[in-house]
Amino acid sequence: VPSAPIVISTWDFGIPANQAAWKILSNGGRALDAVEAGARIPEADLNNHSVGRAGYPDRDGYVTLDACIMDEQGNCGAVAAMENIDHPISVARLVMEKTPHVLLVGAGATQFAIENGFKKTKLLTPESEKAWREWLKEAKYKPTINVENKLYRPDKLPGNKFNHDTIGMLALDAKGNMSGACTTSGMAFKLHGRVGDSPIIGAGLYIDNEVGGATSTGVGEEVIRNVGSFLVVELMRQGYTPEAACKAAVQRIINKKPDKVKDLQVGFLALNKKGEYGAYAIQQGFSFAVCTAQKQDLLVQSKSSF
Ligand code: SD4
Repeated sequence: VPSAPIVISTWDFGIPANQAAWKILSNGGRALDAVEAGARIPEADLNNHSVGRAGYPDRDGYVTLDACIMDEQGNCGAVAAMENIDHPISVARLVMEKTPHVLLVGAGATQFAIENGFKKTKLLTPESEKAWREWLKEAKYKPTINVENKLYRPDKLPGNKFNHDTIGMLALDAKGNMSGACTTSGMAFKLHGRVGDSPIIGAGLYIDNEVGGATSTGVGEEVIRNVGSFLVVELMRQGYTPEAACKAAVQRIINKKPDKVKDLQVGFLALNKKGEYGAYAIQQGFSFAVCTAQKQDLLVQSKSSF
């Protein structure tokens, strides 16, 4: 069992994110600072079309971002459907630290960010615009399984270029405190105004410093319906291992939609207070990155139901 500090993240692009978080954790820094610094890496990565700048737009061509953050005291902050600001995770942290609120959305979130020194930034890149225009030819909304990795490493995993995803990060610092972050551009070509699970506390992310934390990736609607990350943490509270808790939450989704799950991907990732981690997904192909003192670039394939 790896001990603290430890940071884990969804998908292959979690490796560089973890390494940024590790710089903070390995110097005795706070988990909250680590997950914010880590989440900013894919947000700024123009090769990542599922998070931050260069994320794929919605049906109408707008890039709208969702993010949330939660600390060891249960403080949390989030932004949803925010446009023109390139680091939603840092805005979410400011919502947490500077306002009496938890969640700001849309134009109000952008206004708050600008008032706090963020620059208005064009998020749609020529490449993402091109993908959107290609999508418009058929304009069929169909989430693609494991598209996060297909988009991040198209050379290694050729496949459907459309749709996209999220980074969820969980960190336990040397003091034994846990924080988490989740940031995304949401499902590609969603309806304008659609918000997924990623900025919803309890759905896309949940932290309870007495128990552990969980985060999710995949089709957010299914995660919201089942309050997925909260469910995983509550199962760990009952004594489930991280992997068993993630598996039970996945099973809950499957049980409610047995006919639909063949075309659906949802993955959960969890970390408990002892530094034990685990994941589970509906479909094969969900990977997660683990970073500890022993190894900073471990990539693990999650077990899955199918
Ligand atoms: C969402 N779950 O918007 C998020 C994004 C995603 O893996 O695709 N996550 O539904």
